[in-house]
Amino acid sequence: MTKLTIKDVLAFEVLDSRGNPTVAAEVILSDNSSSLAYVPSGASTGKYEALELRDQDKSRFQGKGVLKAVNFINNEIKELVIGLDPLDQKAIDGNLCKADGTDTKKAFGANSILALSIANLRASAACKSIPLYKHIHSLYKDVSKTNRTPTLPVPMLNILNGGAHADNSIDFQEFMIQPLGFNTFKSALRCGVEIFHELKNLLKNKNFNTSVGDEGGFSPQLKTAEEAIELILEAIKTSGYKAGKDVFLCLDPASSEFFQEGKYFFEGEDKLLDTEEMISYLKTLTSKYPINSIEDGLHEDDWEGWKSLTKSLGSDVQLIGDDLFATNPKRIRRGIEEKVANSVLIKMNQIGTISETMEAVSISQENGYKAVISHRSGETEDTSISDLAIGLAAGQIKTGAPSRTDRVSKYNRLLILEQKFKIPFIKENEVI
Ligand code: 2PG
Ligand code: MG
Repeated sequence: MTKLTIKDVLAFEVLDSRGNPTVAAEVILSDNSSSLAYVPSGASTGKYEALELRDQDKSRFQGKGVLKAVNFINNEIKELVIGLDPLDQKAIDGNLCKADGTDTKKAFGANSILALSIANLRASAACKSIPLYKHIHSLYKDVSKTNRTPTLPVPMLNILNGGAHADNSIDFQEFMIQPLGFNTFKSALRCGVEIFHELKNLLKNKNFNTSVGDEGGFSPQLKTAEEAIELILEAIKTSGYKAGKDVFLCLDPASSEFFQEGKYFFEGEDKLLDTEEMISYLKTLTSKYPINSIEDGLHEDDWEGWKSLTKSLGSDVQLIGDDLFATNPKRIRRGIEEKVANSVLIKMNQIGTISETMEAVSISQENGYKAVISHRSGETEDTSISDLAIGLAAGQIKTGAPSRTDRVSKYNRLLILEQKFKIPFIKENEVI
């Protein structure tokens, strides 16, 4: 039998859901199987994320072009990977990181490296004629000691957008619902979708606008986070579901975004809180409302604050580090050692390769931290994160509202995989 190798690599400058340029890459194997992957892009990017290489040429796309990243794939990266065994994902990712030679992937850019990494992963699944989630699972078995079998994740639907994702004055970035009281993914998603539609009716009846933000959730001009929460609770009730039983609320304040000179500045609400006050505010919210998860409740460098937040809320509430951990194995290890947070948000482009992403998830899961697979606010038609959530048995996925194809495509992929391959849904007691 002839040896399977990477035969060709192509890269393209395409667009993401915000109309900004992003990178797509195609990997073609010697057996002619091939696959395309698209890279997403964040708006509220953390300081510790791998570098997203943009051209900074103001004459194109306000400086956001990605031709440099595309050229790296079409030249240096292509040279590096042609002839390699595509099934050895670890070696391919390792070669790319080594050739880049920087901690933050600032030589080639994480957007070029990740495009190649996912395209190769997808091409490998194609050449094995298996769905992507199965291929991911087979690789993960060699990385993780947890021995999990593939499961469908519970969705976290961001139905009300604020912060950097919307043109309103709500300080918190994401108000999500998590339908936990269901036995299948499709019934959990249906619950989320019905509440989303009820929320639209409610906003209309109260004369708020029903335009949507970057992640497909509504972005009405509300004054406070509590006002947003109350509206969502009303929508849950009119949909016939029970908050705190069928469905819970999850928040992503993305608080690094409004941290100024050591304090949390709520511009929309006109208030300024220090770390202690912020912790007690989050505590008040969780005691008043059925909130079971808070992401980036504190700033990405506020390790001491995070420690006391975890001490006071960590046994009752899922505390997710997004900007805090940046999907970075080193930062996650530090979090585990210092008892900071209890969950990790997983975004492949924060770290830049699928192999490092798997390492981040395995460290989290092996230490009892939940790993929540996540989209970025700038997305594409790429649905790899759906397969990732299943293959790593992560248990949770956050991928926006059930509106806009860049979000819905992920949910549709999950719906189809659930029904086609009869994959079990994560059990409620394993979620948080
Ligand atoms: C977040 C993400 C995704 P962004 O903060 O969790 O929701 O937003 O991609 O803009 O960083
Ligand atoms: Mg976040």
